[in-house]
Amino acid sequence: LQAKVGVVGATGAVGKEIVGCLEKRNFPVESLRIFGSSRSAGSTVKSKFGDVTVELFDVEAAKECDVVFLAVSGDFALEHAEAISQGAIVIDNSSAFRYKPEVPLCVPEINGSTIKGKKLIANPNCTTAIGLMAVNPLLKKFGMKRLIMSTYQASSGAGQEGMDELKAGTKAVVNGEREVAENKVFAHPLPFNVIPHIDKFQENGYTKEEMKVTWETRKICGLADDFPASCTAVRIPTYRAHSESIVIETEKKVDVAVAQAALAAAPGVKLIDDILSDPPTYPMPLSATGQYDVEVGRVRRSEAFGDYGLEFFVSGDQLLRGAALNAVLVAEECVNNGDLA
Ligand code: 2RA
Repeated sequence: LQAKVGVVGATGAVGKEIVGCLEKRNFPVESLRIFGSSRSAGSTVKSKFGDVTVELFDVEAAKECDVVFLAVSGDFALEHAEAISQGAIVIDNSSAFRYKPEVPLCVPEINGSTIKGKKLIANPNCTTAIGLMAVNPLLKKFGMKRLIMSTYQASSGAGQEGMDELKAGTKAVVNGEREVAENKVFAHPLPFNVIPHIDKFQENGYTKEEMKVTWETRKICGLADDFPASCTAVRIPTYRAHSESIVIETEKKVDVAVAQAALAAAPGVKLIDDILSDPPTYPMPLSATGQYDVEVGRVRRSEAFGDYGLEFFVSGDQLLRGAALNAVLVAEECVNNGDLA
């Protein structure tokens, strides 16, 4: 099998990584077509599959592909995803369809079976996808009654513009050109700061980013619609890996060694958890950057929930597991389950 692959938005931060993952993972690409806006149409993207001229997006052209990755806005996806899915399998990176019951929301290692026969598949929010890689093996082992997450999210979550604003602002402050960096992408200056605000505030006082963790955890893990999960999402001045402090209350008594073994054995997870080594090892954005696996460590019995709780720390590459890699793994699952044949 060789698939005709389309990518919409391939010149953005996530789109570039999708092409990179297709190349590095040897996805069976017969041909690669890249669709963009009038701004990028006509430019050339160099890839392992040849030099690709960016085409102005057109639904009929996209439908000719076998699989199309959307790395564009939710509004764009709302307008075009269903029409493209009349011809191609669509893997949408936006939040437009994530909460529709008929659309699967997929982390292949957790609920890959939900996408069989589906033409429109939603890719989760980066924060949820990264965190659940660690949560799911523990949920399987000990059950879960409650989840509380606090995040340390990189500038890449706001795309290339977010990374550029962090870099330029940090330089300006370090060079003494400004005392405080300028901000356009983020609500406040990010260099030398942390901002407890990602996406829009909701009526309940949480941000949409925080509610995505609540909603998506329930859907991906197959938990009840009112499963208690909450998050505080914070932007920090790092480049492209999100970190998360996670606390779970469990149904069964925990055993830290058993938890660590379950994490070490889980596909897509790397246990980095040796606080006695010199220097101690644990997950960090610097080491997680560029890695397919999500790092998990600092695994400990919870002082809040006693024998029925675990606390741990996670770092994962926001652009890979949080977006592009997950999307390409979804496509690989479509190959494996015979839908892309
Ligand atoms: C962020 N989760 O980090 C978002 C991106 N999808 O801003």
